[in-house]
Amino acid sequence: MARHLITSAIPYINGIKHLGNLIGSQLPADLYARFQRGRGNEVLFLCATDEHGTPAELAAAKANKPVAEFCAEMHDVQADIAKRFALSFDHFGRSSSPQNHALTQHFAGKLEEAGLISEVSDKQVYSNTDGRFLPDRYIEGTCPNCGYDKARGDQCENCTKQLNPVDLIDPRSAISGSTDLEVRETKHLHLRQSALRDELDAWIDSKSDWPVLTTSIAKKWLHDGDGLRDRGITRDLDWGIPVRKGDADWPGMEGKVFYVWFDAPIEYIACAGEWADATGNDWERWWRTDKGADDVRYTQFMGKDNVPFHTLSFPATILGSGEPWKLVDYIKSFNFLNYDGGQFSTSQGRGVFMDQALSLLPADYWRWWLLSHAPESSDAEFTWENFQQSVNKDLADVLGNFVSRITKFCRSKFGEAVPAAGDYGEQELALIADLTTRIRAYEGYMDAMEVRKSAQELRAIWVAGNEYLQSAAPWVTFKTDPDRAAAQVRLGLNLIRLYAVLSAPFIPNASADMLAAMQTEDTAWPDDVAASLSTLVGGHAFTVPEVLFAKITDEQRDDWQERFAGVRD
Ligand code: B3M
Ligand code: ZN
Repeated sequence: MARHLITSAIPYINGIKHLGNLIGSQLPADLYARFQRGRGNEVLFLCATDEHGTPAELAAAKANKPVAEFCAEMHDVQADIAKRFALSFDHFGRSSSPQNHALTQHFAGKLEEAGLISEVSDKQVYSNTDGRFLPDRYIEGTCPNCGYDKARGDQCENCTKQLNPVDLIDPRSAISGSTDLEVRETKHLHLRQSALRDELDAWIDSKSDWPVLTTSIAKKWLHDGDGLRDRGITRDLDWGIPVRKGDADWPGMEGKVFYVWFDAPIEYIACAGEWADATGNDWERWWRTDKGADDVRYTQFMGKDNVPFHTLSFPATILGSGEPWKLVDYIKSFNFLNYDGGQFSTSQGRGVFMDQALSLLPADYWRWWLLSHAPESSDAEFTWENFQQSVNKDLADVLGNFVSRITKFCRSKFGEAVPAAGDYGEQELALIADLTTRIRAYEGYMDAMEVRKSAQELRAIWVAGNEYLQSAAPWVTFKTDPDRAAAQVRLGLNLIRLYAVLSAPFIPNASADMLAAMQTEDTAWPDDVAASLSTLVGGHAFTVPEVLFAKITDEQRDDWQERFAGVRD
């Protein structure tokens, strides 16, 4: 049994995520986690809210709430929505947890012992109008690298380059819009990433199997000249993890906190600690290579804008600590999903957000569309028409229709139990051979995290069942050879169970409904397809399920398109 540690990028606490965020990390991570569990492997799947830094402070200020209270509330909101989207985290933690405080301070102490921290008198932007320093997202301006005019102080969203607030051209305060800014000196800690350049370079070079999207971004910034420059890991903010070295004070750093991108990835580890504390499990066997984690395969999921932090900054923290922590084995990254001719935008409230999506349709409809259109090789676009088509065709016409036809036909001719008569013949064996090839291909794509190809293969597996049913035509056979019809129907009912097992990573709720209708809890993976299609034997009772997927009407589609054309208030 293989062991898989799986993490999704941890979403900022600043609001409910939109569908673009969902498909960029949490949803494909869930797909992979469910698949690995389905195959009988041991999985620890972790996610959390990213609660520090300027995104949290700005959002709390906007909501007129103390930041700690805002974070606690939003964590619960995000946890609830994640559950309703059937995201199967083993733990959904908080980067503000005591475990993360301790671990972040621990790492800082180790890095300092290793001589990888320098204390520098840093230049920071100070706003005279706001009477405060403006780190990171408190400041906006034009990107010196690509010219994008809404770049933030810590990173340009457009070209993914990591920035310092003082780099921005025409900077302005994100709080007041003021341009009455000056550069002031303040003391900060820098992580000497440059000292780790060769080690990081060799490590990334060794990852020849990584997606090009991941390695190209990593290499771009690694060899950019200043891409791996030493970076400030502390900030002049009130909210965050106080700067300490392990348990000890850090003289001169009083009142400062760690930079959010320093503590956020450490939460991947701390989250395992939170999970262990809550459940009595051992987290070190997932994270410490000296304590059993050497046979763990660790996969991270994220949007492309997060890649530099996961290929350079976080590995620098891990390697620099000199301790035997698990390094990531595979980074699956995604391009962006656009919305109906523009970008999804949290700040502008543009697009469909997770809570809104669930108020229209159940999670599986969204999961299927998003995963089957995942922005893997390029950016992708959500349109209502495409969504309608894909739900109506793939889910309603292909899968839903198959389940409904076979169960209803069986009920009318044989009653609500699997018919026992007849044997599988040539046609059935041909289908089994075809399905075997397809299922092996599906496993290959899923193992490789080729999300779109997996969806296509799964759909082809559903289609094969439909085509079989169409040509076997038990409703015709029944008239002349009822035993033959019985065998055909028995195969069809077994296919429903097989589809439930294979489709669970994509559409877990429909899958559960299919298993419930087949009155079975047998979710064994079809290593042997022929055997798998003989699981439900003659006499096994079933029920005809409710309509699995309702079609989206043209009126609904037009109504939703119009409703979501504007911005969320
Ligand atoms: N919260 C950015 C994001 O949500 C950031 C990811 C942190 S992963 C350690 O896109
Ligand atoms: Zn840029």
